[in-house]
Amino acid sequence: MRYLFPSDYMADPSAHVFGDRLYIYPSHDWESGIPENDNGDHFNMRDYHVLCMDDPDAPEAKDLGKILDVDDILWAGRQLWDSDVVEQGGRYYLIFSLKDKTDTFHLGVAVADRPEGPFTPMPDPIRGSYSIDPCVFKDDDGKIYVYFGGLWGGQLQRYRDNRALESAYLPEGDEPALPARVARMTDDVMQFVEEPRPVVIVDDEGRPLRANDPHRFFEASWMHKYNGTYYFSYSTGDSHLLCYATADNPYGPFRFRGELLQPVVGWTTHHSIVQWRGRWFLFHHDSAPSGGRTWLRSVKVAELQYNADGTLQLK
Ligand code: FUB
Repeated sequence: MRYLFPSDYMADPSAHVFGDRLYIYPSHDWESGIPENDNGDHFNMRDYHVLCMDDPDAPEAKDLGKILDVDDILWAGRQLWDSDVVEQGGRYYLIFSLKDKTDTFHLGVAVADRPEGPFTPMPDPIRGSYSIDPCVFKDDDGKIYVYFGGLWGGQLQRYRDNRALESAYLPEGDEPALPARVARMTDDVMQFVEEPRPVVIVDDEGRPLRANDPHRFFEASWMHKYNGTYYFSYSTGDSHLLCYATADNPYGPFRFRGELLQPVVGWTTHHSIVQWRGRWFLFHHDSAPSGGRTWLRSVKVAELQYNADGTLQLK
């Protein structure tokens, strides 16, 4: 594993290959001066940059500069959290998490003609969107799906059946865990085609993971496909793992398959998985270079390998 961009603090790396180049879309961590709390007030992201690599073994990624600023987004309140990018029809769509002026998270869209931006934001969030951490996945048939959601500061506990609750409800103990959400996107990547559906993760007996399971979903959804199987990977938040689960379709249910990464330095763990030049890579972050400050994270990369039974592990 190695750090890819030591000269600034960046996190939540979403990596994609466009052309023959690898682009990394991270969150950009800034010092906030606010003590760490479960609401995530210590995070202070005000813009996005894009990093790129032309060689998988290059010692560092290159910063191509700022691609979007929070001040350019009409509906913005604060905090640009995790984002992701998909190509459609030769244009590039950045889907991002942002709090509106009432401090409520939604997902927004910004568009560019090139992967390196600049991205122009739409004037309103995606209708019916909520919570954080979008992962945009384009399937082999061209359909585009967005996976999203995050607990605690990510506000997922404020919603049930896609409606805001009067009081947030976080399941406990043996209750089924709160699932991530997935919705197909319109072909112009501007809106959901459908009501978001739950991304249910089940154990080997087909029973949904429970709220007290250290492997249950917390945030940081990622989707990739390998040999026709859909791999949904995610962070377990307060148990600090990256885990994955598989299905034969993009909606699931997904069968829990295992842990991908043990806890790193810092509270959060977050990642993306991408194939590049015949090799598979895990992009993630930790807070070691900042001395463990959760809100100041650094992007890393590690190589992955598949086993004959379809299980996935660090190489
Ligand atoms: O970067 C802010 C938040 O921290 C992300 O949205 C979460 O996934 C966690 O990494």
